[in-house]
Amino acid sequence: MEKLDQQAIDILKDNDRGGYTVPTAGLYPYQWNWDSAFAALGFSTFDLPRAWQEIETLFTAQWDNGMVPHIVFHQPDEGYFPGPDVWQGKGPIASSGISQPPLIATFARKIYQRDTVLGEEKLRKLYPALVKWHRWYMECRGESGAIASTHPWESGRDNAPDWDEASEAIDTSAVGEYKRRDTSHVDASMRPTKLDYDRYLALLYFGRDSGWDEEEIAKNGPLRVADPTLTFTLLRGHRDLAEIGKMLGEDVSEVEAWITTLEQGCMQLWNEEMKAFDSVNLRNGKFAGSLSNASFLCWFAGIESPGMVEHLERLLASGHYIVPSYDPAGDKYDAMRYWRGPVWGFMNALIGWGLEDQGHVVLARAVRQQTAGLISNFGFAEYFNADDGTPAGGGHFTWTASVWLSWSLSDIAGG
Ligand code: 2M8
Repeated sequence: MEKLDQQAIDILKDNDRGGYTVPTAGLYPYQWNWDSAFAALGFSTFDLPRAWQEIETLFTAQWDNGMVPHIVFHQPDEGYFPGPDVWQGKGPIASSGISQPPLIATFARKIYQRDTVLGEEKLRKLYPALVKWHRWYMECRGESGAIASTHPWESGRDNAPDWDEASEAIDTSAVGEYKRRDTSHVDASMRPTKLDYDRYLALLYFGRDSGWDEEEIAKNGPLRVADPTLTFTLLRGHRDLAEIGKMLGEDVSEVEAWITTLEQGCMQLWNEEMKAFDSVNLRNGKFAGSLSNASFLCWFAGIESPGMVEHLERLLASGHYIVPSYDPAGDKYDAMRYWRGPVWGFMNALIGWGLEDQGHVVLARAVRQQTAGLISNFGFAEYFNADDGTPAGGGHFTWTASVWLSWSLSDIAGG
């Protein structure tokens, strides 16, 4: 397994663009927010200063209002659409206009634990910026009690069934012609559809044309869906932020109040009919009816749920690889299409770490074992077919390599 450790290290080094890491060359040529959180964690296993640098570079793009963008366009690249000219972000450097699931506080704390002297110095500088970002989430996405996504790209689960019903309200008539680049890198059957992309662009244009005005987006934005990815990662992030703040001797009462708010707010995502955490369309109050891998982030957020344990046990017994991004028993399941079925190694890591933290030893081991098996058998792919493990999307992928290193998967692979 030493060979795979070395391969994972090489992937991080190959995808390093000097201070930031691309998810994979070609398909994703910029710095993505939650991918960078994983990159930092991966680097921390063999190069701590480089790990901190990844986070510092991401935060150079933080907007005045606290938002940390989902893509930072450090250098122009024709191979990706939509680029900086389309987004017209309003930050100090070129960026998109939306955020992504906030993993940095949690991972910064993990990285700190590897070297507390260097870590304390880094966290002292980072802490106010993290508080500002988390506050932006509470103020600009938190009106329902749970955290809302204003764009499928904000939740990070781009074409998940979670958005299907809510997206029907998006008017795409003014989108016009455009040239996608993703399908020149990866087969179209593994990517979102043309209708999905039309909707992504309509939402982008709405935000951009408002001048990225958060009040306008909250009031009239065409999509507003409270989602388990954002809600659970932010709740977990608040918990780690509070611990960081206490270690630094800061007053953490504001952060602790956010924890209480989200502990209550996340229960709005509980769909009693499905007995699962789900997404809610805030424009009409309807549940999406989607059991996704994000539903299983409850433990990561410190929320216990016997109902979710039952779902995971059912999936484990079903013979599919766990954890599929959408329930194989659901009518929208598509084993190869991106966030509508495939297994994502980095989501498994978040789920697995949550299970470990909550003491679900057997399930945690199953998720970890299967993740190790998928990567060692099929390579460092972006995601994997949940029926048979076929690697899909981009290869040589940063967060898959980082998961291998940071979850010590070589210790368990084949064991
Ligand atoms: C995917 O999303 C981007 C847009 O943000 C895309 O398809 O162009 C998602 O899987 C997202 O979660 C991820 O951060 C990004 C880069 O890996 O790719």
